[in-house]
Amino acid sequence: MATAADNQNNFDPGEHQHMRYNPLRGSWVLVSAHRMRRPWKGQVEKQSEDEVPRHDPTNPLCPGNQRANGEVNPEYDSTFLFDNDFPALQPDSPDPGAGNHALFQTKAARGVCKVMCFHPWSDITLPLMELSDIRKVIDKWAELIEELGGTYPWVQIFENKGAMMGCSNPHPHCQVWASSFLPNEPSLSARFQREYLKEHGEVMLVQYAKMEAERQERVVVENDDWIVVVPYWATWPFQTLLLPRRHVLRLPDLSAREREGLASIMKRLLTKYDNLFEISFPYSMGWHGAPTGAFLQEDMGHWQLHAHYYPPLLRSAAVRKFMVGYEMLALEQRDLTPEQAAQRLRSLPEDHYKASGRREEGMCGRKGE
Ligand code: H2U
Repeated sequence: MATAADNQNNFDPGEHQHMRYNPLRGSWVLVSAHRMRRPWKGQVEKQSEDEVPRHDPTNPLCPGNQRANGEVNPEYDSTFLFDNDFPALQPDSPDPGAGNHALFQTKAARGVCKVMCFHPWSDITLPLMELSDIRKVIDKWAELIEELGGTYPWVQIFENKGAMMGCSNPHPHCQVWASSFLPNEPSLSARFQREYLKEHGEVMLVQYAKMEAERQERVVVENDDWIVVVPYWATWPFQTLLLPRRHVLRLPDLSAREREGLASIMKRLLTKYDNLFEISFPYSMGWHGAPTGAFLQEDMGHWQLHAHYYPPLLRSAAVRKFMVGYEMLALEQRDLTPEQAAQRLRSLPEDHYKASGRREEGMCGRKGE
């Protein structure tokens, strides 16, 4: 009869299902890599890229065009920030009160929503932008955390890229929502980072970056100041976590050198993403740094700045991972191991398929498989 030790010796993470712990959320993910072998007869996504004009006179995000509220954008030639014409959070909404029963609670929600265009051209994305232009985006992000974070406890910078991730406009842009409250995800990770420091005497994500750099198994790209890994606990197939090596609380704390390094690592990561299936790779990404507003006066030493990238694609440009039945009702599940995903991303070239002409040379076979 097989003992528990024999059983462990036979364990192969690429073959045998197992659970992994996400220390940022205190939750588990089921890894079942063998499921990649199952046939797929489900939804296949439409391919819609490559048809975006550089300037579309009807696109409200382009320079010189009119937006939904009637305002006309300036002829901007770099980043451009404006108030979202359809904001989910407004600064002066009336207070709903606390509700009158434990089952019917409410709370005030105030804030501001902004949209930031990365570049005047609609047919460009971050991986195809010059490093100096990506740096301008980073500087603007830092400025926004500084400005809005003076008042609001949480400033969420996020980019939905691609129609598959709910992006409503092909022009390169992100959104910034500043809120009077700490939303669920940062609240959870604040709690777990605080508890980790208390229990282990280490800043969770600083220690994690160091250990991943030593182990190398899940590293996608790295430079002197930054490391990108497919986290041990990743739920989305090609999910990554971007971390500074130094202990940094918030984006405005980054030095000029770290900002240069960030522009470079983002370009490298996003180029690999695009090269994976030779499409403009969809994802939602966002920054998590220490809370701001009144929290600026508190010790936030347990926090480490980081960015999450959550891309939906699994098998090809056309087949996405669905977080549905079991994931919605029981537990998140992934189909290839984080190590396999990291290995695939790591082995991809760092010259963009569009810039290098590899596609024209007949290497576009994977598109829409
Ligand atoms: P998404 O692509 O992530 O949806 O972001 C685009 C945002 O731009 C969206 O929130 C705003 C939408 O409300 N928008 C304006 O504020 N004005 C417009 O004229 C068009 C789009």
